Amino acid sequence: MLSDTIVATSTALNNGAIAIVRLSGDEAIDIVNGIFSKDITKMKSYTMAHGFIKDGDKVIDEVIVSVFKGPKTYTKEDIVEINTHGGIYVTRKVLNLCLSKGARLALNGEFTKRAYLNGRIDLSEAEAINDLIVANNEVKHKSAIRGIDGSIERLIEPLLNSVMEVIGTIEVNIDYPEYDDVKIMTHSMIIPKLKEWINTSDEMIDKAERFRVIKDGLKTAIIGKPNVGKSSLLNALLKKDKAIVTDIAGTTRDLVEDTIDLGNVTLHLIDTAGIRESEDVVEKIGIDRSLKALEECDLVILVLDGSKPLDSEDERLLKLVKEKKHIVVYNKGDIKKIDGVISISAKNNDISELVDILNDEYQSDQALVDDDILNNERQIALMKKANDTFKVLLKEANDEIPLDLLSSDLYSAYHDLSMIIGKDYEDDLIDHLFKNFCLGK
Ligand SMILES: Nc1nc2c(ncn2[C@@H]2O[C@H](COP(=O)(O)OP(=O)(O)O)[C@@H](O)[C@H]2O)c(=O)[nH]1
Ligand SMILES: [Mg+2]
Repeated sequence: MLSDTIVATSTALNNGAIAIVRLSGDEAIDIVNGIFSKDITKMKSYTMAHGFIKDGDKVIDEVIVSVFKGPKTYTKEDIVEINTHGGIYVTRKVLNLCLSKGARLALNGEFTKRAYLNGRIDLSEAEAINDLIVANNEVKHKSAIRGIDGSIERLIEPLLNSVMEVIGTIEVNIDYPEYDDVKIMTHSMIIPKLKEWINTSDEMIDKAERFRVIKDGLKTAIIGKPNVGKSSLLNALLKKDKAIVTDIAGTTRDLVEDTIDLGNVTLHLIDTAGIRESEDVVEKIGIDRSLKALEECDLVILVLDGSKPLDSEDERLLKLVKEKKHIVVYNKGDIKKIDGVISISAKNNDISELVDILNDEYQSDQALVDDDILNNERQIALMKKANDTFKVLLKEANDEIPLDLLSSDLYSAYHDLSMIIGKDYEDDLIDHLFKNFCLGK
C-alpha cells in the first residue's frame, strides 16, 4: 500500500553529532505530533521547530523537527524529519517510538521508489540518485548529477518522439482512412527513419560503452610466459614492489591485483602466473586462474621478452589474446630495443611508451563527461533491444512487408525506449494522435 507511512534512519548508523529519522506518508505529521513536545500540525511547510521527543513523560532526546508538506517534497507525500543527537542508541529509540505509533520501517530505497511511483522523478533519475550516493570519483559524481537533472530523458526524447510520430501516422492511416489531410506513411518514408534511428541508437550504445570505461576503469590482465617480466611491469605501473620478482620461472602462482589511475584511464590490474605447460600442482592452479582472468578481463597486456626470439609458447599466447582487446609489449628493452613495437624495460621503470599509448587511446573519451549518456547496464540493454528491433524492421521494410504488419514491432521498440526512463507513454501516444491529427474535431 502506497499511502502507509514509512520511517527510516536516513543517516549512516554510527555515533555522529546528528542523525535524521525521516517519515513519509499521510500519517507522518500526526505520528511525530504524538511524540513531540510541541504541536506541529499547524507548522508551515519547509519550517523547523525545536523541542523534545517524549515517550509518555520520559524525554528521549532534544531535537529539531522539520515539516515538509506534500506534494512539493521528495516523495510528493508529507515528510517529517527529526534531527536527533547522532548516537546509535538514542536514534534507535526515536525510530522505535515512530514504529510503535504506527509507522512502518521503510524498505531499502523506498523513499526514492515513492518519488518515482508518485511521478516526481523518472526511473533514470531514481537510478542517478543512487549513483550519486555511491559515486567515488569525479566522473561518476558529474554523471550522477546530470542524471538527477534528467539527462537520460533529454537524451532519448527526440528518438521517442520520432518513433511515436511514425506509429501515430500508421495508426491513423489504418483507423481513419477517410482523413485525407493526414499524410500516408510509405516504405520509402519509413526506411530513412529506421536508418536514422539505427544510427542514433548505435551511437548512444557506443558512447555509453566508452563512457563506462572512463567511469569504471578497465579490468586489465597482464599475461605472458614465465620470466618475461609481468610482475616487474605490474610493480613499475604501480610504482611499488607489490608482486614478488625473481629470475625463477613460476614465481607468481596466484593472482596479484591492484588499481592504478593513469590519468585518462584507470586500470584494475591483475598480474598472473606465467602461462606454460607445467607439472607442478600449485603452478597449474595458478595457470588456470590466469586463463580465467584472461577470459574475464576488458584488456590484456601481453608481455613478450624482447631480448629473445619468440617461441611457440609466445605464438600460442598471441593467438589466444586475438579475440580480446589487447596490447602487446616487448619487455627487456634495456637488453634489446626493438623498433616499431611498444618496447619497454619494466625492470628500469621505463614503461612510458605503454602508459602514453593507453592515455592517448582514452584522451578523447574524457569529453564524454559533459555529454548526456546512458548510465547503466539496464539502460544500455533496453537501447540494444530497441536497436535490434529497428534492424529487423529495416529488413522488413526493405522487403516491402505491409506497414500495418510492422506496427507491433514499432510499438515494442517504443516501449523499450520508454522503459529506459520508466515512463508509460501510452497516454502520450493517444494525446499525440489527437493533437497532431485533429481527430474527433
Ligand atoms: N633486463 C631486464 N630484466 C628484467 C626486466 N623485467 C624483468 N626482468 C627480470 O626478469 C626476471 C623475471 O621477472 P618477473 O617480473 O618476475 O617476471 P614474470 O615471471 O613474468 O612475472 C627477473 O629476474 C627480473 O629482474 C627488464 O625490463 N629488463
Ligand atoms: Mg610474476
